[in-house]
Amino acid sequence: MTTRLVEVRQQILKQNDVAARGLRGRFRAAGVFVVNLVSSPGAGKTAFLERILTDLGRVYRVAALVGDLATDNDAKRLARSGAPVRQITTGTVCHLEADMVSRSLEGWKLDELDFLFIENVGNLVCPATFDLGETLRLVLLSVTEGEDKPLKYPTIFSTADVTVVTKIDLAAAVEFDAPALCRNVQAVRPGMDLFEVSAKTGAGMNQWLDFLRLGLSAWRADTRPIPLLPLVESSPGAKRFQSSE
Ligand SMILES: Nc1nc2c(ncn2[C@@H]2O[C@H](COP(=O)(O)OP(=O)(O)OP(=O)(O)O)[C@@H](O)[C@H]2O)c(=O)[nH]1
Ligand SMILES: [Mg+2]
Repeated sequence: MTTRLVEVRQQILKQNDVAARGLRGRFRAAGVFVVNLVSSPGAGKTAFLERILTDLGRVYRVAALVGDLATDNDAKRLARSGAPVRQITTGTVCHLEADMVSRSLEGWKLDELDFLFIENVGNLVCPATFDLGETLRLVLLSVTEGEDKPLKYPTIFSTADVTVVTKIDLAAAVEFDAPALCRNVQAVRPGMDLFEVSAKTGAGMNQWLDFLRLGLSAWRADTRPIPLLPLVESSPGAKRFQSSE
C-alpha cells in the first residue's frame, strides 16, 4: 500500500517536471522573468505583490497569476494595480502545478511581458516540490510566524532562491529576532539572499525592486542553455541567476 502511494506521487512529479521544463523554455524564449511566490497562508504575498505590480508596472510590463483553493479575492486585489491578472482556483489541491500555469497563460503574449509573478497557494509544504518553470522562487515569512520556520519546513527554504521577511512594521511588537531567523535560513540554504519588507509602510521595497531589476538584466544577458534537470532539485546553495552579475 505504502509502496503504491510513493509510485503514484513520483509519476505526478515527473509529469510536472516535464511540463515545467516546457514552460521554462517558453519563458526563456519570450524573455519573461518569472517569480514564484510561496509562503504559509496569510504571510502577505498578495499585499507585497500589489505593491510590486504597482511600482514595477510604471516602467516594466508586468502580469500575475494567483492560486487559491477557492475565491478570486486575490485576483481582484492584484488587478487594482492595473496589471493583467488571472486567478487559478485549485479546489482541493494545495499547490499550483505547471499544467495549471500553462492553461492560465492561454491567450497572453509572453513576449510582451518583462515580469510574470505567480502567487502560489498559501502552504509551506506542498508547493515546494512543484516546479513551475520559474526563474526565481521566493519564499516569504512574516515576522509573526516564528524564526524557527526554516528549520521546521526546510524543503521550501532549500528550494527557494530568496527569502523575504514580511510585515517588518510589526517586528517590535512580536519581538522578532532577525539574527536568529538569518542563522536558521543560512543553516538550511547557505548563501541565500534575505530581504525585509513591509507592504504596509513600504519599508525595504526599493532594495527589493532593485534586486528584481538587476535580476532581469543579469538573466537576459545569460545565454547559457537551460539545464536539463529540474531546478527545484538542484543542490542547496546553487543559484538560478546571479543578481550581482
Ligand atoms: N501590518 C502588516 N500587515 C500586513 C502586511 N502585509 C500583509 N498584511 C496583512 O496580513 C494579512 C494577510 O495578507 P495577504 O496579503 O492576504 O496574505 P497572503 O499571503 O496573500 O494570504 P493567502 O493568499 O491567503 O495565502 C492581511 O490582513 C494583510 O493586510 C504588512 O506588511 N504589514
Ligand atoms: Mg494571497
